[in-house]
Amino acid sequence: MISASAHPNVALIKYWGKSHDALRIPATPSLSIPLLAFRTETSIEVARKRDEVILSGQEDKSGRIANWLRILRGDLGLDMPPLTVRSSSNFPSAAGLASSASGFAALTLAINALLDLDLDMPSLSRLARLGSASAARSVSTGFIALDGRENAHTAWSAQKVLDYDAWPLGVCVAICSHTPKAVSSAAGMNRSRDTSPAYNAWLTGNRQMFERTVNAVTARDFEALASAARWSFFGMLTVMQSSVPPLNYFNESTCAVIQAIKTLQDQGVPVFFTCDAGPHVKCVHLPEYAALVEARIRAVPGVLEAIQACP
Ligand code: 2P0
Repeated sequence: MISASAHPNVALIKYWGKSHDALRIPATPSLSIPLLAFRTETSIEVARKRDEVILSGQEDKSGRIANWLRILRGDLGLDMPPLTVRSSSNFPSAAGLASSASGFAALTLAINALLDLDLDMPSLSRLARLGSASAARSVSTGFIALDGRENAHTAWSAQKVLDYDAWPLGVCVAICSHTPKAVSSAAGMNRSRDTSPAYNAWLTGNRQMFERTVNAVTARDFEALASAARWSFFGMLTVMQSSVPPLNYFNESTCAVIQAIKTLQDQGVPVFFTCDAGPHVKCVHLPEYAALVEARIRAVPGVLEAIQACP
């Protein structure tokens, strides 16, 4: 039996929209940091007859992982026996905390070890991307960029822009619900691509912000990072809200946390917020403000937990 683990990540420059559905090729580049306090552990062993996938102790009925294993064996020609996969996370799944990212990344790392593939990071990230595009950013830690210029599988892989230790930003996560989301990210982003009048402007603007963010991270410029992340978040939100029918992943507590962070910003605290396809708010700050940011989030009515995700 082989075990591997991976962390989910939070995108500061967002991926929202695909240019190729089956190959999960993103329509824009993205850039993330890891949520180190959150972890998915995955073990695999050779099965007798067929693949078996057990997530948090329950058989996976979605078929998503089994389908990905078929792609690895079929399209990519990996010579892989039937597997029993067991996976569990120390955070809520399917509620916007990127459990598919850490799940597919951990499974990719385990398969790499089981089959002795000895793949490098770009190759690992390409395999993980075929399961979930954000998983491409979870096969390593640090400031991770997922970029590609052509609409081709081999063109899209992750690269490390900077080690996390070189700029250990804090991330406090406000958990605002334990309810699974009603519309999956995959369905939501396809709806945005197919119906939002803001979609094309989003693609162009997000790429520009990505380029700026790579420079901001390299220069460790918090203000520039915050500014680009703000654009990317509100750009994605505009596209979600202008989709038909509109996509809403937030609740009242989400909005209350955002208000609390805006108040901190007005007081000069170096912090910014970002959200994904779920109600939780990720508040990114310089490390020395961890206690202050956490205390303010904890005091917001409706917040279920405030977790420092980057110790
Ligand atoms: C991101 N999200 O960049 C963006 C921001 C949600 C909002 O990646 O269809 O689960 O499996 O590739 O990776 C969530 O989408 O979607 C996501 P698929 P995924 O983190």
